[in-house]
Amino acid sequence: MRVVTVCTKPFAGQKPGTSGLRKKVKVFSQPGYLENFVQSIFDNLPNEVKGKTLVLGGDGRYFNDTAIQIILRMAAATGFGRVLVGRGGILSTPAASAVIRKHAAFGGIILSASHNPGGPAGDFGIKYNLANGGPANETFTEAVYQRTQSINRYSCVEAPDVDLGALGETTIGITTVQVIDPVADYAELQETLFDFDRIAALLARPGFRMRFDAMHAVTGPYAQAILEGRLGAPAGTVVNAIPLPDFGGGHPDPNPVYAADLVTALADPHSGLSFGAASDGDGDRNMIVGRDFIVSPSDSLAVLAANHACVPAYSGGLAGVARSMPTSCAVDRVARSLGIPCFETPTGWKFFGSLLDAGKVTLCGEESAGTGSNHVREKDGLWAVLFWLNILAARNEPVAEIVREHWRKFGRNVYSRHDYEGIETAKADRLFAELRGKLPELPGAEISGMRVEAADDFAYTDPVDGSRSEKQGVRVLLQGGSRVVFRLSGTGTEGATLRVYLERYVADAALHDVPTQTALAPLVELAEKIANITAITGRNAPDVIS
Ligand code: VG1
Ligand code: CO
Repeated sequence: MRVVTVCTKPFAGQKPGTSGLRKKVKVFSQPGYLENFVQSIFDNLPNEVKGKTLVLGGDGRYFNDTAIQIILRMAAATGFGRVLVGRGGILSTPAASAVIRKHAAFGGIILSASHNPGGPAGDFGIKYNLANGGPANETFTEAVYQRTQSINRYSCVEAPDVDLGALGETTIGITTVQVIDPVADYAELQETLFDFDRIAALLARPGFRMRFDAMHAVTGPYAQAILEGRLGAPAGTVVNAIPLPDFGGGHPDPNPVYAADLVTALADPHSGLSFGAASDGDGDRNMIVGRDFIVSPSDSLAVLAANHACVPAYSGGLAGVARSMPTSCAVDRVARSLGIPCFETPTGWKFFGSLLDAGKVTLCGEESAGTGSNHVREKDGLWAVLFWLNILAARNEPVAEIVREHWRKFGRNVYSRHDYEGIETAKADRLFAELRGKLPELPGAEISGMRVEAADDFAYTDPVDGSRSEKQGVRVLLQGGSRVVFRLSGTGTEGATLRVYLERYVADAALHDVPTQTALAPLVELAEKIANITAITGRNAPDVIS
């Protein structure tokens, strides 16, 4: 075997504090760019990786296959014993987590920019997951970042491309490359969690029809194998099922804007559909839609927690639940009634991983439609869909009725997120600087007819390892359990994305059917007064409302 060491230069890579690297494809395809990041990961792994297993796969977007061949040659130079790579280079994010855990791998590399658009003009991404199957912690990502600032060489083994199209083993140098079925381990795991017989019976009922929109992203093969294969849903239940390098030109973010077709189909009484679901680029997030009824992701987490007893894997009870700070407080109310702890973490799954590893929580979720449990260490889109199907099969009620009944019992946390995309970074920075400057004077103030009870910049101390994360979003807490939260996205690649999270608690069931945006209008006005969004950014309205 011939190992080639290439001289290289330090590069501007990931932002410190983020769990991976997301950039335009044209940035990633510069000579040495991907290699520098991968070598910076490998340089931070201990010597014991020699002989150990690495898991490798991605969401199938443009550049996925090129990147996989490069990483295989570099993994061989690093001395991994075995690399498990999904057929066709495919592994959804939750499936990669499941494969890492099942095969006791040393870690895994996941190639995805999730919901960001794909294609030659789109985005690419890469992140490293640890042996627990979850995203690397901040200590590790900080070390990788530091390495990218001083790297001066990378190594690879000279070898031809591996055929990723067929299952089987080949070798590169001393490393065995094993092409695995990307779905099998994942599907087997789901089958241990849910009542597949009961779900299959639901799917066979004449009055029940579902549609799963894979948005030409990674979940197509998973949904087909599980829903149509193992559970017997009719062929065609999964639409847009073939993963495409550019996601068919779409934007695989499962929200009412980008998955409008699904929402329209479920709103059409002639479609005969009773349940709809969609997933994002890398399969870790989900959207749940009932007949003419979109389930807010924050409500979805609360409903899953409240109905955990319907699902075999969770029927013994939940250790606790966790939500990200901007996620609505609906799940907090469920936790209180169950007498279990509820943790509030910063945005991003790595914070849940620590709680899951310590056995402190069983379910967790985010307002961005990511939910998951202790079965893997990533959020899991199809898992949430199966959870909902299991609840529907057990309760035999429509989606909307289940959610409405939940509101009657717990009250409704009316919720929406308003995104302002592609703002100039300088303007976004100014908005936050001014907003932070105002925080001390907000408590006690009356704005738009509401009294501010508290205002702060969210900081979090991990209860397991004591690590501290600061500046995780500005929250303004109002009387009666309402909130407005301001945050900048950490996943965009163009300018800055401002996210404004609006939440209003409505106990009175007579008011539960007031349209969401109407109920939140006073909070929008308050957000504008506090943050001067229009004056600073020049934007009159959000680009995406979810
Ligand atoms: C967004 C979501 C966040 C999620 C993250 C990764 O981050 O808001 O809840 O964890 O995407 O999801 P941000 O920083 O843009 O708000 V995924 O599907 O890209 O793994
Ligand atoms: Co995702």
